[in-house]
Amino acid sequence: MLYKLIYMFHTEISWFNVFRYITFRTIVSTLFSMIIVLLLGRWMINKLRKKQIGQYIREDGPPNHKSKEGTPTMGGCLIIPVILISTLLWADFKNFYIWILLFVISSFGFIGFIDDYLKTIKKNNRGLSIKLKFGLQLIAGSIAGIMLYSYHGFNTQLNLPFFKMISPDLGIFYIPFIVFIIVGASNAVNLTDGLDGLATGPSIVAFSSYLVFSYLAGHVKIANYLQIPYVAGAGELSVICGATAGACLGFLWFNSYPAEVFMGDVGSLPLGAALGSVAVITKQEIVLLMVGGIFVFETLSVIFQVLYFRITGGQRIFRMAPIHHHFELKGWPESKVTVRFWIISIILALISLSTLKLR
Ligand code: 57M
Repeated sequence: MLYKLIYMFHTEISWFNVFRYITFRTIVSTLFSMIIVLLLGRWMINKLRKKQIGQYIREDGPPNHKSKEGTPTMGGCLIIPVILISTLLWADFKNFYIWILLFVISSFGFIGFIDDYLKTIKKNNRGLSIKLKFGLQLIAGSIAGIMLYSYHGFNTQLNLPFFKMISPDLGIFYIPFIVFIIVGASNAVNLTDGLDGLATGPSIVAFSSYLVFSYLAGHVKIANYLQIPYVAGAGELSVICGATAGACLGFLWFNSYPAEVFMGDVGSLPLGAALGSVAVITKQEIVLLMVGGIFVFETLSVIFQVLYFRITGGQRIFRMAPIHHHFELKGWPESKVTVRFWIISIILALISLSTLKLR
């Protein structure tokens, strides 16, 4: 919105012409979000402390987590509004996909907020019941799925990296597919958020990668040259990816080991859902398995652990799932697990970006 206002004066101040460009607005939204989170972070932590919004630590977790008892949580209450405001200021609000993202981020943020509110403020350790939480996620994901499917010209073909000749059309089944990606990504980021900076780092990497994918998918010439699906209007998503990566970068300042604040479900659920939505809109849904490889890896570790436990009647593959706890219990220092997972996420993102040339 703000950029439209600034741009109106470009005839008087020719420099303002740059606000026309997605690239420039992406840089501005990234820096804007990062700076605001950096500036307000300390104030937010003090506020959370004052209101005694501290993390409860489960008894059955790794022993080193006990010292984290009372760490301020619900830092997502800062990240999410900053992303929304930055997007409203610097993105084109006439763009349909921007509104889908704003809806997804606010609705999943709201679900996470209610859960955190019950756990930390109402001191009800269970929060929302799993069924209700999952049900609400399905409803929000379905609304996004139906809106996207009904949008004129929305492409329901799957785009497979490396196999450009194969692109199956899912038709109406694309709606449950969208729901699966959005809800799955949301829960995967949530599961990963169990060590200082562990969800924040790979989120920065994933949103930075999708910033590039969005820009390329929305540029007809580049999309044709790279033989990736052209999605008119998807370029504008670079602005929201930048805003998200920037907000996470600012948050990492406080969330890095030893964390002064956790993001809570109010942060992790919308971050994952936004990532899934951008992947679907840019038609880079399958690549998400690699760009968000750490999130997938963490989720698979839980699925395998639970299945193995049931099949064998009580045995475990990992010392504890999600897998970051396994490495902790093996004796790796927490920050080593986190930084190694960041390294893997950067490598996976680079491989994913290289698929652009290899199809
Ligand atoms: C969220 N939340 C953290 C913080 C954060 C099915 C099962 C695998 C579910 C899973 C689960 O509940 N996952 C969801 C994980 C929690 O962090 C809070 O939650 C928010 C994210 N939703 O923002 O507010 C704890 O994580 C630590 N933390 C940090 N630094 C951070 O920056 O150290 C978080 C952020 C915090 C803090 O200790 O309290 C969490 O882990 O609860 N459940 C589990 O992960 C549990 N695993 C388990 O039961 N495994 C079983 C089976 C079911 C697979 C097994 O292996 O046999 C473990 N989690 C905990 N203790 N805390 C095990 C025991």
